[in-house]
Amino acid sequence: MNLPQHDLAPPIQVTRPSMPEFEAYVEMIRPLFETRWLSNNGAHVRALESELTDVLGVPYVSLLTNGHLALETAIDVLGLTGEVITTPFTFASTTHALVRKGITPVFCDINPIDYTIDVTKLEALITEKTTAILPVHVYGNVCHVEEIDRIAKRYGLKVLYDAAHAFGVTHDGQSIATYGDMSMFSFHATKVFHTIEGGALAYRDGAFKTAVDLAVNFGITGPESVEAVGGNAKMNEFQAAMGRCNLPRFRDDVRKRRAIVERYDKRLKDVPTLRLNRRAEGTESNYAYYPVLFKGDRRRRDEMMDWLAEHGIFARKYFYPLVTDFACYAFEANVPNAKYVSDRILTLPLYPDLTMEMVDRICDVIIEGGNRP
Ligand code: T4K
Repeated sequence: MNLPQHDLAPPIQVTRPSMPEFEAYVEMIRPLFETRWLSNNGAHVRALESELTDVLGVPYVSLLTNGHLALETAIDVLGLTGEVITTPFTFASTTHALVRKGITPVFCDINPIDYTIDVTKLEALITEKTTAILPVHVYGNVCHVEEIDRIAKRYGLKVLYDAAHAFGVTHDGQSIATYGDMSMFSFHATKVFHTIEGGALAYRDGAFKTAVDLAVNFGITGPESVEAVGGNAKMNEFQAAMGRCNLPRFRDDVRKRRAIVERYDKRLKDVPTLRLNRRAEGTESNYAYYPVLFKGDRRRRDEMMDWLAEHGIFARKYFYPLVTDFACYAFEANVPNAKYVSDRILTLPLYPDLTMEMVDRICDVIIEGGNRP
């Protein structure tokens, strides 16, 4: 196949943030230049928290400066100690949050179908020191939430979901945020819904609200009163304003993402060397990522990534290396499925502005690259 236009086309990154109209954002931040109330639980933060409780279907949503600090805050608020069972197939943040809080991560393998934590291997990892399970709805694929809930109840464990990828996802008609004790969402610029940087904790138990508030703002309870050793993880007004501009556009963005995913599926489903992401029955996805697994030798994935880059297409190895192989860690873990997937997975460009022509171009390059000797 002849692909001469590739050299001329602008590069395609794995993602590109969705942006509101410039004027809409300016209108949203204009009052801040009058009020000069820029942070510390301002009006936009309070309004966005309220708007998000509706979207996420939980009574409590607390906004934080980013998803990572939201995870660390949740670990504190839930009182996690000792060991926490988690997945190695995730972004660095999930494990770093545990380790930075003095907790030993215990790695459970993933299932090879949807890449979430393998619930059949969870119980064998529980010890007297286990206080919680920290699963990840990776790519927005829903963890086996009912089974995780059953195991947690049986052993008296807390469940904290890393839902960084899963904003707006529903399972059996129920918001993903309603599972477990708490869910953390990332609102980083690269996410389906973003506040530039940002994150949230969603939870049903009002008892956590005060503890989150204290943790996020230095434990301050009044002008002359500090009741807890909190830190600073406050979202500012410019972040929240961006969120308030983006939120009404979120459903439309998901529709655009779905159309792109359907096009990818159609073009790539019969490529014998590829295994596409499977979205579970009963799940309404947010189409956050488009991972493809290259079967066979792991070099196939690396060569394809280079081939795509030669054509100006920058896919990413989310998530390689596995957390357990990070230079800063020396964890022993029996996680063969995670290793297999991490060595072969590539996430293709996916964002609302990606045109069908670009998707076709990416697919053409992949198919041509796969046919090379
Ligand atoms: N848990 C999980 C499972 C996560 O995936 C993450 C974050 C977290 C926890 C922590 O949440 P946050 O604290 O971040 O809220 C990116 C994101 O920075 C990170 O938020 C995300 N996961 C991770 C999966 O992806 P990098 O190191 O890949 O980012 P970077 O700078 O290479 O950007 C990726 C692509 O996005 C670039 O090729 C171009 C594009 N981009 C990026 C930015 C920042 C833009 O076009 N504009 C931009 O402003 O981590």
